[in-house]
Amino acid sequence: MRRTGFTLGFAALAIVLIMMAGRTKSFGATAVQDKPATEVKIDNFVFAPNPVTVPAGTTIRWTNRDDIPHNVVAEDKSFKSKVMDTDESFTYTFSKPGTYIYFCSIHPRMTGKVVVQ
Ligand SMILES: [Cu+2]
Repeated sequence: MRRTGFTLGFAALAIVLIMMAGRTKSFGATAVQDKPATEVKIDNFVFAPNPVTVPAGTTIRWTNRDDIPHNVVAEDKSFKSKVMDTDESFTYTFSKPGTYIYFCSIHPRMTGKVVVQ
């Protein structure tokens, strides 16, 4: 009797775990449907690649690979990141075609260009 109760409890737990696994899987599938971000890395005071040409609707992800902080600020102020420490990222989605000049406000000689088509 006690053994049956234990088995039922275990079966119930297994079902719950399977349901949770299924839910996690569907979250994963949703993430995969999103268009992957175009990566721009910041390394040795340089944005690379630069310039970047992308179709409208593209998300760009800047990641700071330097060991000093940087940020990303649009010249037209359409986007502005916080100061990123090493390995931190900032993403921005470009919905309108145009040419976007950006720079690092901490080191203004660091500039980059995104061309959205
Ligand atoms: Cu900088």
